[in-house]
Amino acid sequence: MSRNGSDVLIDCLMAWGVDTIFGLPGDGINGLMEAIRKREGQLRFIQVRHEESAALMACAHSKWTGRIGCCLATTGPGGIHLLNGLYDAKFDKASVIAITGLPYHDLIDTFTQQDVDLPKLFSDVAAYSTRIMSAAHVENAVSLACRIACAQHTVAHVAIPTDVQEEEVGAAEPSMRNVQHHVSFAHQEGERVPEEPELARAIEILNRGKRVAILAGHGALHARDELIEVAELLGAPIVKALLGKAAVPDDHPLCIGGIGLLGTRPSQEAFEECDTLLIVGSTFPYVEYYPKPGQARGVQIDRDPSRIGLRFPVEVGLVGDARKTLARLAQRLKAHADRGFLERSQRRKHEWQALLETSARNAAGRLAPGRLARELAPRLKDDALIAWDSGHNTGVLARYVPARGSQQFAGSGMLATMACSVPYAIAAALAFPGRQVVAFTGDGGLSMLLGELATVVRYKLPIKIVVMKNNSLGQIKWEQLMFLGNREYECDLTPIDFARAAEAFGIRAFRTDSPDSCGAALDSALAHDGPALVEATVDPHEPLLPAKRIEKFAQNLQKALDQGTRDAEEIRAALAREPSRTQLSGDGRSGEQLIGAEGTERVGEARRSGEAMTRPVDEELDASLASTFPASDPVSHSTTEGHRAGR
Ligand SMILES: Cc1ncc(C[n+]2csc(CCOP(=O)(O)OP(=O)(O)O)c2C)c(N)n1
Ligand SMILES: [Mg+2]
Repeated sequence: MSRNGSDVLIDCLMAWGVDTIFGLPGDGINGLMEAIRKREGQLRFIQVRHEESAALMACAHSKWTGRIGCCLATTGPGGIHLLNGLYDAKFDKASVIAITGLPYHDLIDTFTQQDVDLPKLFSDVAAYSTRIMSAAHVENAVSLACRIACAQHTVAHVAIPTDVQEEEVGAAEPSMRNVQHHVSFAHQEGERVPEEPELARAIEILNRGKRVAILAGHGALHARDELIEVAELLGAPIVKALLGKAAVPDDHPLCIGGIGLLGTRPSQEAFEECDTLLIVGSTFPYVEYYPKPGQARGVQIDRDPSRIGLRFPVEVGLVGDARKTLARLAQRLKAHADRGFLERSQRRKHEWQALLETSARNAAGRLAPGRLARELAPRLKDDALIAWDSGHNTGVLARYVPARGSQQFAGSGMLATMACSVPYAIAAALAFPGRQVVAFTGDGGLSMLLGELATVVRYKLPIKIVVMKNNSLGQIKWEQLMFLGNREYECDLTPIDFARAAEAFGIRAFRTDSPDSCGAALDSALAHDGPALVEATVDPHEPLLPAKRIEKFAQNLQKALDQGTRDAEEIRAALAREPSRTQLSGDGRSGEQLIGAEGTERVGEARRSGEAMTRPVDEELDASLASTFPASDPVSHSTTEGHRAGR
């Protein structure tokens, strides 16, 4: 049977383990589509409504499964649409191979139709980006592209002209040095371990530490047992970057939650007080949340040597696989007898959890975002796959939905792109049929790639979409107020009736806008035997504040409120409620000054009505540390985008 360039390309992808291709047909890839069609049963093509989703799904496929993801788009606009999802993969080190079409080989760069130089365009996002020259070139180029994507955990791109897709293999004369089939599909992942001198230095530093904290990220996801063993030996609380949320369950006694704007107070305080930091597979980007320079000695484990010392000036870099490296450390670390630091963190964790719990429970009237997430958390299965989006909703999910059992969480980390959650959920449902899959999204993010609801229906994927509807680009609104002290500007969104929209796509929809109806809406959606959406209209005035007061933020908020930003009075009232009230009170300080007289009155009301007013402040310790980390110590914040969610 004759084979053409497309056949070779698709076979090559399959030899590298590709079983699903996310894409959208176009005249520049019809040859490839035919090769895929001929392999039905062995290979799955998932038709999307926007190529950006295809790239996000390929990225998510790699994140959920640990294997290579693949996306396909046509010449010109199709390829351009892939870019955002490919950057997501590049930034979070997911293995993705992107295939695009090109015009006829002898018309390239002649301003012919859709003549976009995709290999050049992709040269930044892809570690390898090439143009196929003939059918005889396909095997070499595609195999190398897949090898690079897998070995370097990154993006590779191959563009193939329309006519080369159709070119018969026999008709393409290979050059004399191109001996056909001299390629290997052997996939070898080297799990490096650090050298002895580095291990010895790391052990010396960690053994000496009196207050060791651990930061776990994406690279620690497969190393739960080893991480716990090392933390146990060191008496070290485990703090998690969002990408490492599932590394250790939140109810584990050694785990004290997330870090950053969406993190927990015990985590922040552990970083403020530790004398040693062990970073495991994380390049959590917000350096202002790390221990101060000179405060703590550092050891970092990362499989990528170029990431050592990227965020924190560590003394020792252990280049290697986290699981193996931690196991080696565990063999030689001495058990720290002093558990004081850990126990303090654990006490604070309970206080923090009590604050969130009571705040969510007591919230009356409108549905607080935290309440929505709190209602969702216990309804999730122990092995659920949960996709986050980008926005205020991400912080709400991060704080109020604890990781449990073998749950997996994924979303766009370093790129933090909106609209990722539904494509991620689609990829999860395809890779793991039978498991519960939930996308938790904002209304802005959902509307960006709303067309993918059709994809959900097309493939009968029983995913559940929970949309936190605040009719606002909420995160940006709070940034304008809190980071810059400006009034909200152009963050309001024209409301969409998502429930009706979902029904129009063929998805069952449920609504809630109150604490009382929230649980029932979630129950109905989760129990539905098919795709379902919950439109949860939340109180848009509830902010997402850092776990601890940041003086500059508090002052900026005050300024924005004084300027009369939209709904200033409602916002003041929300700030007077828990948990905002406690979060705005600094070490031994009260938030009443910021909240103002009106807010104080509301606090009084809340007190009378029994609303939670706990202050999870370890008063004694805070007093002793006040001189080292005064509440008025301003953190410098230069840009808004750079300081969004702590990921
Ligand atoms: C593609 C993209 N555009 C813009 C941003 C900047 N951004 C971050 S969060 C956010 C608001 C998201 O709004 P929504 O999805 O409604 O979530 P909310 O913050 O209201 O929960 C924006 C505009 C981004 N991260 N990604
Ligand atoms: Mg919103």
